Amino acid sequence: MPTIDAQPYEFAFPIPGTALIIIDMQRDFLEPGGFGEALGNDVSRLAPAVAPTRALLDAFRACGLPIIHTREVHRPDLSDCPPSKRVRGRGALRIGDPGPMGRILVAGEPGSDIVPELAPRPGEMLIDKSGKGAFHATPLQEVLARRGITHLIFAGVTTEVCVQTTMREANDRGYECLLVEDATESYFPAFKAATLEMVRAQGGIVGWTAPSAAVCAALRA
Ligand code: C5J
Repeated sequence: MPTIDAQPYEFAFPIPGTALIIIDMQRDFLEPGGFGEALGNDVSRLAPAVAPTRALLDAFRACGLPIIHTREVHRPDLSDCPPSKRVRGRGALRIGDPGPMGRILVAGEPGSDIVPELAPRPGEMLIDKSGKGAFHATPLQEVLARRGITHLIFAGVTTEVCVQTTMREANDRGYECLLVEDATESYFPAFKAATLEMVRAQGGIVGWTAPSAAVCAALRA
């Protein structure tokens, strides 16, 4: 099996059986005027994750390996948005309100799109989710089982919210998970650093971490 130079030790991954999963690289989180900014965050902090994620996408595409994109979105009638989620944060703009990129975090609105550099191509899987974790109320587990996927390489935003939640869900379901250190970002640098540490602590209690260069090198080899 090929391996990636990772922490806390090398990550062995089967081909086939390994997929790239890119969490919520949406305009609503990365661009001004969306959900991230409505919650009071400096959205420019997420931009450094775009180029490394694109490098991973290119490497997975070149190998013909499966790619899964997720989006955090709600139905236009907000029937899948718990009131507790809508009111949280007491922001000026809430989920479903009209903003500069359309209704905040609503499917089909410009803000819900994945940023153009990372836009899914035909044949790549797209999972829309209403929660933080991508296994909650989605067909993700069936999709992975059908494709024989046992190993997941994680990228996306934000590190300690939707990325970490999904990685923990996947870990509990028996998937081997690696988080790509420079292909994920948080509005809070300390939260990103802590998440990377807690994932790989205790012998990889949640999984592994590695830089995108190490993942791409392993795929090229
Ligand atoms: C957040 C996410 N941060 N995709 N969503 O609300 O991490």
